[in-house]
Amino acid sequence: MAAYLLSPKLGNPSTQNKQEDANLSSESGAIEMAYYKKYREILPTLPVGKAWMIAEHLVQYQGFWLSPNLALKAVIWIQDEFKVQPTDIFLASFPKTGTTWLKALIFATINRTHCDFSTHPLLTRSPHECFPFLEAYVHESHETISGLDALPPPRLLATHFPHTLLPNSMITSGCKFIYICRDPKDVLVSTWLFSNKLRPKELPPLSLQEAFELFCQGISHFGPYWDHVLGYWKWSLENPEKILFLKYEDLKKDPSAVVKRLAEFLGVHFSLEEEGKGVAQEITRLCSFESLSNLEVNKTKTYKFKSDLVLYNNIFFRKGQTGDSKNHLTNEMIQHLDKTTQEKLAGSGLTFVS
Ligand code: PAP
Repeated sequence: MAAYLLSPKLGNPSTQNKQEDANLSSESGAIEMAYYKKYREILPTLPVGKAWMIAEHLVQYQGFWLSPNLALKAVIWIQDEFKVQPTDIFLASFPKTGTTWLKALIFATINRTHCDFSTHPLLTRSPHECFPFLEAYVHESHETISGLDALPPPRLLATHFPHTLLPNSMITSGCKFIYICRDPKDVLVSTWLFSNKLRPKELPPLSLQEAFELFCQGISHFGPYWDHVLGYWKWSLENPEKILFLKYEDLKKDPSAVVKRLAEFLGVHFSLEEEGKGVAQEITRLCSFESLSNLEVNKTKTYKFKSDLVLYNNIFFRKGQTGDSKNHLTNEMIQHLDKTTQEKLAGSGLTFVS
């Protein structure tokens, strides 16, 4: 399977922006102008770093590295225009830490009373379709916004944005957050392999050495990784009723126990009858790597994340294991990453045991 990327909007932001300017200056685009104008003003002022995949380069915005055309535009829209609802449930994550898996688990847990396992939506729809990214709704047209408004409560919305980039309304509203993180060595390897599948053919593949150096410098999509994790970790310590902090490695060890914690946190705990029937275990089985990755929808179908970004669902399923990084990284890379992680997380109480 060569084609993971069906419809990219590659490359040159200036050409792209000309088209967007035309769209946004139309009558129907009038209300988009405020956030878009700010985006156009900010973009040229930002530091630039090397991109890993679709974008030409990354830009550093409020301490984090973002793709200019997708993520920067989205965060400005979210900060200025997104209207949170107190019933919203957000899944926040750094890319490649278990987002797809947790989307499926949360969706199945929340909807368990009205979804039969034999005809479950996750059997025919990808986790990303069932649990969309908030940034996919960036205000490009009236349709995208009304789509967001039309989602029934509780809205399930995912985001890769770090805690400090979220608007105050999302921090203070009654909405809930679930965050997932993963051993940075596995995150690096998963991101590197994913990025090379999405790199435009005219560019050479990103070498592991280069990916390693960029990751260590914090220059990767939504990086620095350690700042991303620490922001949500500290927030979860201060507000345990607002944000549940999870690790991919704990999910791998005992997924049913994590599903039960999730349900408690979201106020939809498993009843004694459900315990007796093993409903949490059923959810875990449905959402396992083996189950999801072998479904036709996730093997051969695509999902349109945005009007200009269509991906094959199979790109989100590779190995689904802990510790695969040792099959790729050198001993020096492993030691350096472990040391960096220890230093960055020192005193926080958070550790990754590998
Ligand atoms: P995203 O941020 O781009 O949405 P995300 O889902 O967070 O990606 O991460 C993908 C990783 O989760 C892949 O890891 P790997 O490269 O180390 O294999 C993918 O295989 C893994 N993954 C996807 N679904 C599952 C699942 N059901 N169980 C365990 N791991 C999974």
